[in-house]
Amino acid sequence: MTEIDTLKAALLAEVAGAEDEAAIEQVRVSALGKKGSVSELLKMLGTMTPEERQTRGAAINALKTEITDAITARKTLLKDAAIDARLKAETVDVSLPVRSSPAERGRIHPISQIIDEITAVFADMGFSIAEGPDVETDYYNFTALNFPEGHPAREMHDTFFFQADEKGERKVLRTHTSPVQVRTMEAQDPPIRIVIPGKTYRQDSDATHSPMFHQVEGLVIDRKSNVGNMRWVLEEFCKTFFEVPSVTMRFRPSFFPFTEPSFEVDIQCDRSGPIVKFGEGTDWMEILGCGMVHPNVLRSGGLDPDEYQGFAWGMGLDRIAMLKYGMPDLRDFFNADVRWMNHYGFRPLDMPTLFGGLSQ
Ligand code: 2U9
Repeated sequence: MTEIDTLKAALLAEVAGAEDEAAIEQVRVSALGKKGSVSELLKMLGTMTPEERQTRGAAINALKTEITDAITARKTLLKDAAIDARLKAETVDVSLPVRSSPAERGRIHPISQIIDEITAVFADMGFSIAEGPDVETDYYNFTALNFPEGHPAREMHDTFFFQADEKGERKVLRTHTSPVQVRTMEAQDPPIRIVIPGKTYRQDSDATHSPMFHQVEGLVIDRKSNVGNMRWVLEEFCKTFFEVPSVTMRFRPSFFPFTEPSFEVDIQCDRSGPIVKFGEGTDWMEILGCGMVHPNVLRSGGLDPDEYQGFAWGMGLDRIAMLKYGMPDLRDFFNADVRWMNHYGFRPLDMPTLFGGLSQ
């Protein structure tokens, strides 16, 4: 066996033993690369006599061709095998159900939904949204709203008080969102048209009361607004919000320190079925309170009651949400149970609009 035959056998064995594309490339470099074993033999051709070149030269060239062909064939084989393996590993079962995106799986809490619905209705009537702090001073929560010191109405609110600070001032968790209206009157000149959704706090807890609950209040101040305007605003709101063509409302005289006259408002409905229906039926349900802003409250806001007047209203959001969406127990609202959220929550991309529908 010649030296060339021995090299050929060794290289062909290496080619056959290469298991992947990187290994066959290594064999190619070691045989045909600049300093490869076959290339070194080819370099010797120049130093040979014409006779030698005829015999050994031809054999060396034949070796180069054979090894080149063997490497090319093995490369093709390994490349095809690699593609086959990848295709097998990366198969997609197109019959599997589509996995929904996080934005699809999330749910909007009914309270957030109700706030979005209510603000959509009032924004359409030209109102702005106002917000304020949950921790309030006694002044903004009570005094500015015409609750005199020691007045029994202060006790009716079952207030959460903080420890007195070094100046003896006791902050409170706001018992209603009304302080925001006073702050707005101080900061802004009339006309004022605002709605204030937000968290409120009172010491009360059962199936229909939670110590933290939500209110939405509204305030209109200008020179001439009156009870007739208030009725229209509240009736338009109820029709749009309950998504019915007409509503009948009943305004009963009531008392709040911050309004005079004051009313409690009932809406006609049908309570015979599991879900209350509005715009029909012969039952009444209390839904909100309202009134003309008390002159003392206008003065607290820095406005002259001989020049300006206005109306305000307030309602408990949690109860309205329970009514509109048939949720039986208020405590479930704050239990963070995903099963409850999946059942009662709203799809995040279905935002309430007047043209697209409030609750779809
Ligand atoms: C200012 C002036 C007047 C807000 C009002 C009510 C009537 C009312 C209750 C409804 C159910 C609270 O959650 S509830 O218990 N609210 O009946 N709220 S008038 O009147 C204001 C507010 C601020 C400066």
